[in-house]
Amino acid sequence: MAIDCIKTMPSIAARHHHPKEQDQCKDDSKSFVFDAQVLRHQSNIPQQFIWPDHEKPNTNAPELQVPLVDLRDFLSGNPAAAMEASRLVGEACQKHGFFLVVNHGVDETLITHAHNYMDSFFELPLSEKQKAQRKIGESCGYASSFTGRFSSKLPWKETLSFSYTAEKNSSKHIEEYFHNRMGEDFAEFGRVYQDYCEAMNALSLRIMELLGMSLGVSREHFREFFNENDSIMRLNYYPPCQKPDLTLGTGPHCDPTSLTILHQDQVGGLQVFVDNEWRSIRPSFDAFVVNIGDTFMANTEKISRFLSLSEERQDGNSTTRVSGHK
Ligand SMILES: O=C(O)CCC(=O)C(=O)O
Repeated sequence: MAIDCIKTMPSIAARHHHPKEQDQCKDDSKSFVFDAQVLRHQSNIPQQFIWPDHEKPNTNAPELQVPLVDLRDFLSGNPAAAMEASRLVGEACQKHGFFLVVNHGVDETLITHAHNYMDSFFELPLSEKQKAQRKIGESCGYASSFTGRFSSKLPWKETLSFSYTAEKNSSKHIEEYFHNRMGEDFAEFGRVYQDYCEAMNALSLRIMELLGMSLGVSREHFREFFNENDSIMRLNYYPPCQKPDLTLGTGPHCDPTSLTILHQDQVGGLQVFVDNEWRSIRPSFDAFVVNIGDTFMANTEKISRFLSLSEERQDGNSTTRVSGHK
């Protein structure tokens, strides 16, 4: 499981774009529904989920050495620590765009609650989850794989996405969304994710300071630019699969946004394409995986030296895996 927080440009809604998957767009498979409660027990994997051999990732991918950026002293205002953290961030962005942050100031209990509420949502019967069904063309709501949109190379996953806005007077935005879509029982769910997104927003603005410093523009430069940003929060749920060597949780893709902050559970599977090979990123409960996205690269010419690379998720075993990002 992972919790994914994707930061977009201010006032521009994020669209998570999976180029390879879009290429296969067809609307003739609408009748097939990915019901995780059924498919998790099925050893006969439907053809739509079987990936061609040459696109299957290496299950023994070597680990990617991602810098571990300890934010504790930077967050307490130590200027030398800020310089060191920005140096590490800059180095990571020049190599592959991925780094880990620890001592990030996000409350551990809040992260645990976010994971627990995510589990409780995905364990609901399909008909309940479908109350928040994401419609074609929308970026928010519940999606069970991409059935109905694509007919091959489907991901073995369910997602729940919702928007967060840092604008003033929006402090109940997420709570209201869940109240409207899922009913009163989801009030606490909405409050937990409102808090979680606010914590991710605060963290992302601090990371923007480090990115500004590492590029030699002022510390406030990106912080101010992204101050009233819109983001998408995405909960990714990878149900157990009886033939994990045939399927992929998430196919290869780039993040078309500015910044992604990801929290993974303890089941590995995240891989990044670096120097012509897939490399894994080991999960750690204490850390967020941060990567810069394409629009960040496009903001100024100076940033174009930063690269964002294809990422890929693979379910390497038959354990449920969840992730979330904003
Ligand atoms: O779940 C993960 O670990 C990564 C998911 C991801 O890359 C995405 O949702 O864009």
